[in-house]
Amino acid sequence: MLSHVNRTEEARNILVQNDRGGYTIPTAGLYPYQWNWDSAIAAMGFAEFDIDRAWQELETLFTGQWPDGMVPHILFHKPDPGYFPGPDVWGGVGPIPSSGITQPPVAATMARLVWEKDMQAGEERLRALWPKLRAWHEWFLKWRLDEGAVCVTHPWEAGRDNAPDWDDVMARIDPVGVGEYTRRDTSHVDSSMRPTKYDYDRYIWLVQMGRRFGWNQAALLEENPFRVADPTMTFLLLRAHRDLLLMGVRLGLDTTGIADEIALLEAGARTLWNEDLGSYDSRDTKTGAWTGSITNASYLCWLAGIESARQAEHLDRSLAAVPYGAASLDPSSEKFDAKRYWRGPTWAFMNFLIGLGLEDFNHPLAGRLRQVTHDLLNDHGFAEYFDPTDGSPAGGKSFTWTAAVWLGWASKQDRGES
Ligand code: 9WN
Repeated sequence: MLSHVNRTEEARNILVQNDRGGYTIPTAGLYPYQWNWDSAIAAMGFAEFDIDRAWQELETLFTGQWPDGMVPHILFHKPDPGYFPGPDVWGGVGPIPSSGITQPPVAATMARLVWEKDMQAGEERLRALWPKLRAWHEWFLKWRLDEGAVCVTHPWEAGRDNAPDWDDVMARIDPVGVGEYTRRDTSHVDSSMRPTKYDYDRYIWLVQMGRRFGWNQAALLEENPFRVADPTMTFLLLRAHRDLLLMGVRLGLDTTGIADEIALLEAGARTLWNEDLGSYDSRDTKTGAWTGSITNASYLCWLAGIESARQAEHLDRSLAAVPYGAASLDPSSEKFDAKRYWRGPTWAFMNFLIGLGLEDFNHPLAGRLRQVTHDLLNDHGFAEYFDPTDGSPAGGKSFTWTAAVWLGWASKQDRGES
């Protein structure tokens, strides 16, 4: 087992080694491009030792922003045959080759953390970034709201690819005509830790449909059978919009309309409360059906500024059930699968986001979650995700956002820092 100091050195090295010149890949081999929310979290990690590089990470992400404000979930800066589906499959229509969907907007929240490390050094860079962040948020508000909750149009958009939230919608999709394709992910990682072929057929079918419509949001609003109001997007956009407002006010920028939009998103977040489950949940906007699953996305409510005693009971119970939570799916669920990606494993960056929210509320679970995350990374390293029943590393190794979370959050548990 490595010492704490060595873990910190290792984490910095991971960020430096995954740097491809202005942007960071999540991990070599499995994910050779720039991913949206991974990069935002990477910026937070870089800010611990290189503020300039932290800003650059966010700036590079926005070089891929589409004219309508959308920021793609993958930017294909340089071709790499090691990932499928690549730029030729997606046919993104932005300034550089990209996917055609987005990912949870954590960039404004991470920009605030980077800025607060050194407000003077960051002021001009934040001034330049702020309108771009706003344009992205406005894109969500224009195209993705359902009763004020934010919808995803592809499982990859939520960043929780095979979460049970999408099971019913995916079952309604007949991936007819998807054709032959070769997955690359299972040549890097054991297939028991990845989504199934059943999932992939539907992922690719949805990509092909988006491409057929030239990623036109108005057309896809009509045609896409996948439209789920999701706590990941809703809570993270709500928090990011609060951070955007706060930064805009401090910088003396025009923030007209943002407070009203926050109120709309707050109302939307309330529509995701599943009373029968006693938890925040995903809602299929086509049928109105709940998922009925308690996932780690539901624990993002505090980050969005929403307190919930009943949600806390679930988190408390989930953390007690396994030594290395928070499990991505409630361990008591019949769908719980300790190694399969978003159906059980623990994700350190999700713990970080959940923990930030709990800390805002001085919640008693905050310290416990950070301690568990600290112990997990200290004992088991910087994997993509972890089996919550024994902490064993899963997925990709030397992972950027896991290392960033150690640097900016989990390692501070040892040093007693806030
Ligand atoms: C598809 C990069 C990304 C994360 C997602 C995670 C996984 C991709 C994949 O990896 O998704 O976007 O190919 O499996 O689910 O959250 O951003 O780390």
